[in-house]
Amino acid sequence: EGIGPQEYTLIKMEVVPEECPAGRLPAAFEGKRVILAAATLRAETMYGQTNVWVLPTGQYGVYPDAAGTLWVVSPHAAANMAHQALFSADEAAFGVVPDPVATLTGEQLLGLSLRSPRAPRTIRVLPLLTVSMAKGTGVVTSVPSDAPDDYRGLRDLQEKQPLRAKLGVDDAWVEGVTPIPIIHTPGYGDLAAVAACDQFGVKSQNDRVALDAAKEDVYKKGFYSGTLLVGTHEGMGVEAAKPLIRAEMLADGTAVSYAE
Ligand code: A2H
Repeated sequence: EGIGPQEYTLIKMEVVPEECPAGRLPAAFEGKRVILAAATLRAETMYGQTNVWVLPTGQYGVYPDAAGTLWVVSPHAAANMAHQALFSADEAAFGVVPDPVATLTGEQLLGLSLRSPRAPRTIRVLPLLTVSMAKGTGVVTSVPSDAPDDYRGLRDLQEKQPLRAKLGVDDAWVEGVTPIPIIHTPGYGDLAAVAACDQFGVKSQNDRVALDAAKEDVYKKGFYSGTLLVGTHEGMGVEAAKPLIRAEMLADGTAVSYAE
């Protein structure tokens, strides 16, 4: 990580109430448009989203914007968003964090179903123990084809029944969830994170040293020599396509720019 501001893309993932498990929709969400906002540095990978990560013990605020839409993000992100006029364009509201209509733990968000831009299917909220509440929004979109942390987090839940039981994850939420090929990376193939986790011997989501090595190598190779297999810039190199896809998402309103 360098010095100076980090420029993220905030992906607007919308709760689909009719697909949420019975009795799990928080009361504050009833009758509202609710967005979980995920901060990513890789907007061009949104075609490969399979689920969303939250920290089960994390505290998330539910903040209304000027249009009445509810945004679910960490309090730290809400403060930054207020200073970036993301809740209201009104000058008087600049820097003012709207009063949250509710505070929820990550655990209360588990299992909710979301419609996320560019994702081929609706995706569920799942727990990842390495999510930081001090970075981005505390909500992380999961692309297991190209992010080693996402792949290992998903495999941990799928392979470890005691972990699912401990965290309150229904078997049905992870059954059949598989990485989607979206980028061809020379040396790694079409599921770079899967190959890299194997090559670097990543054992669990807490295997920090191996995960960081895998992440760095996948990122370098994917960014500089990968090509997109899907989407509006299919066939184009990742480095060239990335700013174009980000700009498309900002223009069509499915994402906003966010810095911290
Ligand atoms: B990236 P940096 Cl496909 N806690 O998005 C843990 N991780 C977080 C986070 C948080 N609070 N907020 C964001 N992130 C992740 C996609 C992706 C990402 C791919 C490949 C690599 C990659 C899909 N997940 O990041 O520490 C998000 O995952 C590799 C760096 O601020 C975000 O981008 O530099 C990235 O970490 C931001 O990491």
